[in-house]
Amino acid sequence: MKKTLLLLMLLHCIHNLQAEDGYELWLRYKPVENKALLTAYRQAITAVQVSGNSATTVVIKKELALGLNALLQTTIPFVSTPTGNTLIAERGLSENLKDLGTEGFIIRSKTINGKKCTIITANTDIGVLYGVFHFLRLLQTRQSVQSLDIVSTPQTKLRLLNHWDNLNRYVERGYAGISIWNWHTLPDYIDTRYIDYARYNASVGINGTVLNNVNANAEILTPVYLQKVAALATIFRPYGIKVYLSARFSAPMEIGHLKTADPLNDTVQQWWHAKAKEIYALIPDFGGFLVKANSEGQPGPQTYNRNHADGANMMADALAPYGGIVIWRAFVYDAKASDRFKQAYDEFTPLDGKFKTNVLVQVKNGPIDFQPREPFSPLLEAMPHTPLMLEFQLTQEYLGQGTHLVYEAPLFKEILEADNGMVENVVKGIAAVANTGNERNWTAHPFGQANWYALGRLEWDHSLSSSQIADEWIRQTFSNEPKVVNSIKEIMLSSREAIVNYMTPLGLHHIMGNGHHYGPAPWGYNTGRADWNPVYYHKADTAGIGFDRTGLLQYKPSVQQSYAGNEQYLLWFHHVSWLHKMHSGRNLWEELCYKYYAGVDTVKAMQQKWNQLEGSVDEERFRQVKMLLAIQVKEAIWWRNACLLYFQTFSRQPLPANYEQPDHTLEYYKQLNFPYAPGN
Ligand code: GCW
Repeated sequence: MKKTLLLLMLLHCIHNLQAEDGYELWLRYKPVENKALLTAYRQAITAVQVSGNSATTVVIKKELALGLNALLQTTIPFVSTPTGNTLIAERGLSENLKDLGTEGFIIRSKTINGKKCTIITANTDIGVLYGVFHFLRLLQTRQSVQSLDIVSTPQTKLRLLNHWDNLNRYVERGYAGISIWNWHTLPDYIDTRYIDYARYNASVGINGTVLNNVNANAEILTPVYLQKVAALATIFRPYGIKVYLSARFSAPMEIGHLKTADPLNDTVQQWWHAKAKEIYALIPDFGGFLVKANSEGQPGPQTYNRNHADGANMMADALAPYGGIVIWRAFVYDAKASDRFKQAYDEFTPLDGKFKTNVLVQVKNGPIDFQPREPFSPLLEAMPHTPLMLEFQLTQEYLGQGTHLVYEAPLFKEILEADNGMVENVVKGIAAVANTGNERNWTAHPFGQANWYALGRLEWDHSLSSSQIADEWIRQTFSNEPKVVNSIKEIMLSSREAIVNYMTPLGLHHIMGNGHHYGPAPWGYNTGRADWNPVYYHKADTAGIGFDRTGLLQYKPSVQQSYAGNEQYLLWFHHVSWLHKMHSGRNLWEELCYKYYAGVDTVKAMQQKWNQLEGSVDEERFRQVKMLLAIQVKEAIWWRNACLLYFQTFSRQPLPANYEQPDHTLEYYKQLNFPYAPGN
């Protein structure tokens, strides 16, 4: 008797923790384990009525059937008129819909004809879809659905992913395999991944995707490729996702065979008008163009002595008749600039107010380039007459790439909340460089998924905390067990500060290996261009370390002051003596050592916490994360030792004796070489 019982229990455990490959991301819809809660859910949801028959309605029905049946382990019938306790997804109720716009939704518990119902309603089918995903999230995170009164509208209108995917499927700065877009087999072969991609994005409210790399190939605008793009647009449309393309400024020359791409040239203008007409004939709801111009070798209007506004406005005119937009990137810098920090500001602020109304200027979150910590880009507050998009990077080019666990929500929040929320208030849209690839679990590192999730949730609602978002994501992705939720949350919430500390503490920046940006190389000085060399950014010498930007007047005085007094940004703005007294009482050198060691210690603590979860999360993902954390610990130590040994040649002070001493020499670290590091 005892034996049988034991066997049954074992079977039960195995069943719950089946190996998972991570493909389903946060839409796993695992059966509700708690009997009382399951009963409550089953009593609350006995039938579903969905009105309408649009393509989005079909999607809504599919998702509800998939989610509810799996979560509640029973078949919930769809009915044509409300009966019993019914979940209704329908429009046109006399609810207060007027403030919801085209994407907001209401979820409300109501009693209709004596029957308890949950109404999910909106002005559009897409709004209902968002409401349905929200409702399923409540079930997935095991919250009560008895008396709901939720009104939700997105805070940001444009909520985009930017893919840096090339037409040959190589992903620039991609660490999760090759591109998910198989251009060769499109438009005839529709990979189910395309549909799932749309589902996952819609489930967190993402409503647009730029399919190709900003270092763009003009071919994407040829008729053959536009057919392929149209096929993807057709798949994404029912999910409320618009397709955008990165457009190469010189496309009129490359595929149009014109002699110039000068934005003020009539023939060039006509070419873009004709191109827009051709695109909209195929894709009536095409979102628009994203353009990287006159940056890192890309062509642009300056080639013809025109400015960014001339270029952007010319393209915007072509798209305007169809409601399309131009998103013009402000990521510009060149070898001549005295400080890369300043260049975007200097080039763009004189153009404020000069852009057409359907142009948005897209600004990276920081003035340099997606570093572990940057002050917000001063341009974000310096363009009051220009709609702005904010650009983040999900793919972890400078954050440990494919192998480090770094939860980015705290980074996103730090920028959004900067200057008392001024930054979040000025942006009309948020985009992020995608971290997806054809790896089975989409992002290679299982925790890369959390950054994709967090982006969508924060684009919709900036007020969500990093902790709330992590909580939701863990419950849907791993488990609702409090022990598991809490441990993973602790790991996630400590991870961002950890990487700042073991890579670039106290305001250091851009000291990664050249080109691939993998690993530490603070000694790098020979790329032939000052601003591509780490030594340009840290400026260490025997007197001290840091980039003196004290005369920088790009921020308003209050912001300037708050950065000046914040040690987290010390070396961003000041060249400081090694003996400078820090708030902790330590001198700068000691503080630097302290931070680098603290970073490694945090990663070791993350590793320990994870190892304790063995048996509480499925074996497959447990092992993946375990191996990745081991790499992260190793690389954090590498970063710490290499940086401290190098900076020590200037500080000429010892590493505090109570710290674990480096096991290699500086020479050893300097000769490490990674010609095939990925993503470059
Ligand atoms: O961060 C840098 C990357 C480049 C990228 C560029 C950009 C697409 O190293 O790979 O190019 O930024 O944002 O345009």
